[in-house]
Amino acid sequence: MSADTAYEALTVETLPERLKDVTALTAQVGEDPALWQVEEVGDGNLNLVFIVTGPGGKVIVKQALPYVRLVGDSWPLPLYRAFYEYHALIRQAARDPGAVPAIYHFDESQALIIMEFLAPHVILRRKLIAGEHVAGLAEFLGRYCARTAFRGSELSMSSPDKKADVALFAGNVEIPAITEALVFTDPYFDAEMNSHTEGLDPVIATLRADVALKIKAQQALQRFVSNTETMVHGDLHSGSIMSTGSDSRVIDPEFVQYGPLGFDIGMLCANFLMAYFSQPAHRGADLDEYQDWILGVIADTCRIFEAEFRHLWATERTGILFPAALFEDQGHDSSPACDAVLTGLWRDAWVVCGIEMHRRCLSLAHNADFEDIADMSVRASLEARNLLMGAELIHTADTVANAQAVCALARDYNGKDVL
Ligand code: SR1
Ligand code: MG
Repeated sequence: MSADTAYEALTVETLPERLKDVTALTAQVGEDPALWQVEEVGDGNLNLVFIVTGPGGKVIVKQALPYVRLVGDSWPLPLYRAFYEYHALIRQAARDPGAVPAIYHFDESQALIIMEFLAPHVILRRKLIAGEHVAGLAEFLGRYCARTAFRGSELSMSSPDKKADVALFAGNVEIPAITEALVFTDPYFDAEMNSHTEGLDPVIATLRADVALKIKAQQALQRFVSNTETMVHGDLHSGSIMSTGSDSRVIDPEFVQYGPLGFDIGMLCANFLMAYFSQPAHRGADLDEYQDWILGVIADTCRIFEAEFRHLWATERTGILFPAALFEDQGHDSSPACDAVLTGLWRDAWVVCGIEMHRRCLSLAHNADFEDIADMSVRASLEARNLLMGAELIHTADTVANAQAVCALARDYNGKDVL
């Protein structure tokens, strides 16, 4: 395909002929397209995802569709999201080498990225529902979140580079707009695309009558849209992580934007908390052990995040913020300044965490942790614990001591019959 070929969605049938001249692809799978097998495996809400297998190996071909796959062509969505995903992947690979799949090829006009086929990785959410452990998960995620947060900010970047990047990613308008509506706003009123599990109405009525809660959620939205502290993945849930029993990678950063330092880790913790609350429906005798493991992952991820952030503060603080000229060069310890930055970061993170716990049960695009529970009364009672804990986190985010306190709160709600 030449660079000016008009966009056309690939199919299993057309892919070999259309991509046979892409050398970055043939180098991986082999040159004869007649020998390729093509499978479409996209199970996300937005895109086409193909596995192409040839004599030389396998690759992933990901192509954006001009609409939201989950909803259909009644909801158009710009193809340019592939451009931002590609640029996000390049930056994530530089800021945390090895954390994302290798990128072989990008075709802007076809909104198409060809990347490493991860094997035997599977989507982390599926592992959490199946009760599987992933060694090194907290270390990987804590470091990834800290490195991308720190190295994408003016704590590290030069001011001209940061401003250029903010300007570049500011063009990603409609995709973050989904988050602005679905995550921050729709859960708190009867929005058109909302749905929820039968039986939850009393809990939802309580949340939606809570004006202070809505103010906190909208203040978090205000920070999300106007605070360009760092480049965020923007959709860091357990469906955006692929793992084996001992290796993990982050995928799918098409919701990238410059946003608050605490956004990604907050959303991530919410998805582990939802995995935790859903476990009574998925486990048997191993329930307690597995729930303990999930809470351990949350606590360790946050602990490692903070240790890595402090390490980068001490060793890579090369940007305009909190310069050594103001602190170390004056004989002043800068760690109280780092404490202050982290205090604001965690406040933002815990509010986002609570909001994400709400949106996955109340607006469009629920998560399989709860959706796979066939018994509606069981699902509703587990979601109710999650919703009420989310509200408490939003209200108390300023005073949450640390991730261990969040885990203790989760244990409390897990033992309550709130419905
Ligand atoms: C209409 S898109 C809904 C959700 O799918 C994506 O994966 C994001 O999580 C988004 O919020
Ligand atoms: Mg995604």
